[in-house]
Amino acid sequence: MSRTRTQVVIIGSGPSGLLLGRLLTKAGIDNVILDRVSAAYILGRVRAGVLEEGTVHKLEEAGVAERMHREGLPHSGFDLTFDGRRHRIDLEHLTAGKKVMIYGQTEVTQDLMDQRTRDGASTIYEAEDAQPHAFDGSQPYVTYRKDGVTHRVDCDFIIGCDGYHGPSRKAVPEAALKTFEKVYPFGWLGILAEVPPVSHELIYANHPRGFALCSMRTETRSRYYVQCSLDDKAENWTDDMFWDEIRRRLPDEVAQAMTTGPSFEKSIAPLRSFVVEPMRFGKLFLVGDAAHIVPPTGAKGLNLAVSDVHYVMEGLAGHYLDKSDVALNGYSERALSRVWKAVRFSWWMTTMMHRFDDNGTFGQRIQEAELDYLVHSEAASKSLAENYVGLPY
Ligand code: RFL
Ligand code: PHB
Repeated sequence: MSRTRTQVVIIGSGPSGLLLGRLLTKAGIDNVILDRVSAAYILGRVRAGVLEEGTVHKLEEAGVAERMHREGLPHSGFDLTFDGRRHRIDLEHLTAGKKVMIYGQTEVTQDLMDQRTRDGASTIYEAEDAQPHAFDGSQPYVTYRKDGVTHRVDCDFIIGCDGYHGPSRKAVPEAALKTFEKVYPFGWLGILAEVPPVSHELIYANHPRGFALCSMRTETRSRYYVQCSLDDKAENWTDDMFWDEIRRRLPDEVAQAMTTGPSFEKSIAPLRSFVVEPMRFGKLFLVGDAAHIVPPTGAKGLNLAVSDVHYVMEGLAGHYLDKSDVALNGYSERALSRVWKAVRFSWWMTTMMHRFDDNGTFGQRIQEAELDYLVHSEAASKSLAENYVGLPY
């Protein structure tokens, strides 16, 4: 067994692990990142597309925002459609000047990986069986296997950025955890296609046949979703079936304007809300999807991972640079306070926008009444906008 030492071990090289790694390196704090899969595999995952202003600022602080500002698309609003009508939510007006940025998670991850290479910081890909140990004491360490050799890395702190299925949360004794979960009775079927987006801003559609979302990655690449049943399979959907279904769920003027074409990615994601409390166990801290999952309707998953990174980084900077553990000790409480508000918002958007078979035509009318109220009440629109652009850290 090989044995090395660093200050912070980060398990998981998704956006949260990479961003934290970058902020630590920038602050002169030694860190190692481990991931189960390869960099190419991580970059092949198609996920989030909407960045809150707070996320944009964090990427600026990390010094990895140059390409995002060059290639990303700042959006000052989005559309809601229901009952054959289309309404714009003017984020910029409703929030006194805030916007969101359209820039894919794949690109954020690529920029962070490139920076890590420039930093000469250590990432171990294809690390098998990564496992946190002794985090309830003062000498935690992580073990993993690589190419048949077992490695041990001693450290001061272990940060679990290893997503919903990772080993960090699972290493905590069950009695020390409280979990909260809601599984929704449907999924999202998403495609990527090299066609111009139907509109220059996003469109969220409520329709009796089910939810639909028109999003994008660039001015020539569209990301579209339709609500689907949980037992559906992506391979059962031809491109033509997808285009026909999404057009049925949109007002005629939008459906007619849509450019269709072959998809080059098609997958189904289940929808779930999940939170674990607390987010810290001794020297082990959970960050991002390792601690919470939201349904994608509010575009919050990646943004929450970034706000967790902000709080844990304040804690680690306090510990190493200011010799104070006040922020570190407050991590779980501060992060959870923001997490629960985003979980609430994502649940609410999901409930308002999707077809729930059990609620019938009564449920559909209630949704339409809520949407009608939402788009015509300045107070309600402001609340939606303030949450969508992201609550303050
Ligand atoms: P990630 O991105 O899941 O990264 C976790 C990393 O941990 C690694 N890992 C391990 N490493 C070492 N040893 C092990 N045993 C490990 N097990 C796992 C994984 O390989 C991975 O590299 O978590 P992070 O960094 O917290 O980032 C969170 C975001 O990725 C996530 O919140 C969003 O992508 C959620 N999400 C979406 N959010 C949106 O806002 N809009 C979307 O359209 C959207 N689509 C999605 C999504 C999440 C999905 N998941 C998790 C299945 C679509 C999908 C399919
Ligand atoms: C996306 O572009 O993938 C996307 C956009 C907004 C959401 C969810 C996903 O709410």
